[in-house]
Amino acid sequence: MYFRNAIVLLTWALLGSAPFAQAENGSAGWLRYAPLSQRAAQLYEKIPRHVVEITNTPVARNAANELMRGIHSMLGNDLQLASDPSTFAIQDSFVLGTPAEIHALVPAWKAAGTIADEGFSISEITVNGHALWIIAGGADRGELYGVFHLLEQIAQEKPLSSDAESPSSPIRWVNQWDNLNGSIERGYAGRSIFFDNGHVRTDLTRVSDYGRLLASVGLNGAAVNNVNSDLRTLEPEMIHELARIADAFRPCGVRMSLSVDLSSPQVVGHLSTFDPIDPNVATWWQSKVDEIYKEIPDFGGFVIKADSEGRVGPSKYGRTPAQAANTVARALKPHGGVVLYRGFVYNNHLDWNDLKADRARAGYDNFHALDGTFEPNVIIQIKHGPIDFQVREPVSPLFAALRHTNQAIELQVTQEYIGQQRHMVFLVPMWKAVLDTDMRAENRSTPVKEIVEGKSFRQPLGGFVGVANVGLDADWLHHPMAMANLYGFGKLAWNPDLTTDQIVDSWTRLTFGNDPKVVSTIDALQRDSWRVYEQYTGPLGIGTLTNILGIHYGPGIDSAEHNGWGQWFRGDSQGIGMDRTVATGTGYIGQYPPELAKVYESLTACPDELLLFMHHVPYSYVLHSGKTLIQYVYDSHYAGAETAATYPARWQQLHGLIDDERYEQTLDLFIYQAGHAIVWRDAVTRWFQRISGIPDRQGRVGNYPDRIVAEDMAADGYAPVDVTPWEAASNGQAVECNRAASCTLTTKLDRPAGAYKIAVQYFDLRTGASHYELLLNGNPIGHWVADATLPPAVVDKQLDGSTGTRFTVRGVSLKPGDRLTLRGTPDGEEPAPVDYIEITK
Ligand code: GCV
Repeated sequence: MYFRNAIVLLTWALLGSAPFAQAENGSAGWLRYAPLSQRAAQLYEKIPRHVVEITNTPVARNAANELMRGIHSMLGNDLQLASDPSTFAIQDSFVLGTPAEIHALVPAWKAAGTIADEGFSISEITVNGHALWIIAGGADRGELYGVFHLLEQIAQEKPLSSDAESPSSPIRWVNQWDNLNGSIERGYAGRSIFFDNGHVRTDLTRVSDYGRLLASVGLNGAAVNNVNSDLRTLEPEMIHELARIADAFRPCGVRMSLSVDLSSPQVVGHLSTFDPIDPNVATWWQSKVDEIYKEIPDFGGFVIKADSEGRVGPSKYGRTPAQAANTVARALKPHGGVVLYRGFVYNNHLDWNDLKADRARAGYDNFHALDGTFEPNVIIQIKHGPIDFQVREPVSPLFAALRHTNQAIELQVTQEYIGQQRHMVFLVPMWKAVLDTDMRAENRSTPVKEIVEGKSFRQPLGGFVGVANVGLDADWLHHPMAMANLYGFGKLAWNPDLTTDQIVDSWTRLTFGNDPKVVSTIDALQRDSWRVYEQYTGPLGIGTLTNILGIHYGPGIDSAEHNGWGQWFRGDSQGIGMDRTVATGTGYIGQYPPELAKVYESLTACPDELLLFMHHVPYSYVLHSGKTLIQYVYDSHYAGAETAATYPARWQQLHGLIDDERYEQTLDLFIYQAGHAIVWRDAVTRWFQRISGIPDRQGRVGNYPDRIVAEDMAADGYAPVDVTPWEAASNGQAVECNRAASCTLTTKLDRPAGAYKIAVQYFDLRTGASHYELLLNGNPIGHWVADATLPPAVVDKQLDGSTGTRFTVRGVSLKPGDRLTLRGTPDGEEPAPVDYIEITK
């Protein structure tokens, strides 16, 4: 046996296709198909060596290819594709087809029950002494999903058994917010895989690879351009180009869709209006849709963002979202296309002085009265919370309000407000909390997942949409851990009843292998990461306390207040939180069905984690945990940053157990995250201490005995500058070196002799790559370049909560009287800024 495997490995090497020699940059995602150990491979010794594929469509042929590819890669077996289906009678075979096709070929086989169009069943029967492994799909997509399911079992070294599954709902789409120029709105992993320079890319290999990833978790649609849609999208030349993307997706059963702007009839079609009830406008949509289907016969449909954040919409003519959606939907109907009309319609010019104004109300206010007036092929695409993908929000009350309308939930895989793929935040626990929330509509069990599946209100077309924003980075989302979110989104869209543990465990095994230590370490890191991120960013439902007017990354707390965007928390010296009660507040809570509204309306019944979303409370308010609100905020931020600080060491235990490339990349990110969590912790706690005037009982906030702030060190060339927002730096200040040569900061240390960690808190701007050097008594002990780990969205030229970061030198032997010098050498427009140095044991 050893001999056999040695030959297989040698053959792979000689063929230049060693299974994952080049896959460890993360490009294979969870589809690594890594060779199985000899012991595990024995589990699958009996699998057939032949494949019979009956359906013969591009998707079905792809299913057979995928099966051969996966088996070859994991087990080293080269499956033979039978050109004549009847060969099943003379040899053990995999048989792929629809139930009718399989039954015609193998009359002894009968489907255990009805197989839904996109569902599959896997079973084994013996005919003429030959084992037949039947993978039946309701239609060709189901065959492909069945194959991926089988391969996933093998990759996880699970015993194979009969199985049958079908997806929760028909809409299982990703949205990409890609612009035609190749940039991606809220994309954090490189440029678009679809577009460049105003055109569809020439090389669409990554699109085909993306299609495989999507199909492997059962996703069946992709809207490929930004919901803030470029008006060129519907130009005839562009449709022609876009057809190539649809071609690349087709073998994976992923239907391409487009985001469109409602003013297209006017701008692209040169009509005098885009009023949805104008017959010429309807005719224009009809002929545009016909034109699209000529080029893209399996086109999925349109996503529409209207009357939102500067996009025009039906309100311009006094029409409703239903009138707009229906006009477009009627054009798509004959072709089987759908309209996903976004529920994200709100006024971003609210009056801050109006205590009844509330952005959270907008979704329900704009749509609930339209329930039942939409065409059957319209689906309202609703963000999971009523604001905008904050670290914690209640579910949108709109889900329970639309009972005669198809709905899809919009979840955000790209981590816009949640660490931008520079912080590890596994979102499946958050999505589970949302999907499992029982809205108690009609005083009965109506969990969000069942509403969007169409079960609760018997709607046929519901589903799941994930804003994915993968990019050209080799590993798609930049952080090796982030792909768990794309995987998890697909898995939940297929089956929202899966548990977090099931999802994370399979993802880890598929992505990093089955070593028990690897699996338990990564599972544990991922599982808690959302709670940890929430702890050090925005607890108690206050929202992510980021700069909402900037890039939504680092802390920038006051930015949420005193403007029209409505992401308010209304903090003052007495208390904090939005009063959304019916009794005294904005009345938002009244939008929920009565049983849930009762829980949220009551200060005592409202769960702590949503308290500040629902109520305005004094800082001394005692939470269910027994802590005062203010002390909870302090403790939570310290606890979160403390846990983030454990990530690097926990990860280091995996050294040698996974490939070096992903090991190093992840370690760098964890080190960065641990540092940025401190930026977050300090900014938020300082801000709360200043506004409330109540000190931290544990004396940590504003009191940092281990720190030497840069302004207090002896400076040669460095000069103090103010930092905005003030809470993003100690004392609201840092120092900059505004000369071409290096500048230095020096301090005399009086620590007892021993080994220490020396951390330098500095700012990394994208305007240059400054060099830093730490010297002890004139001898270098560390150096680094400020060039790296920030998300691409950080283009800030200023020192703030997004650009603050740290570098740590460990194991430095110090004794009283040592002289510590930090030398910063500016580069480009980056003045080697420094906040403080911290020396700890
Ligand atoms: C694509 C938020 C984001 C925008 C996004 C918008 C939306 O406001 O910050 O970048 O626009 O949501 O979902 O339409």
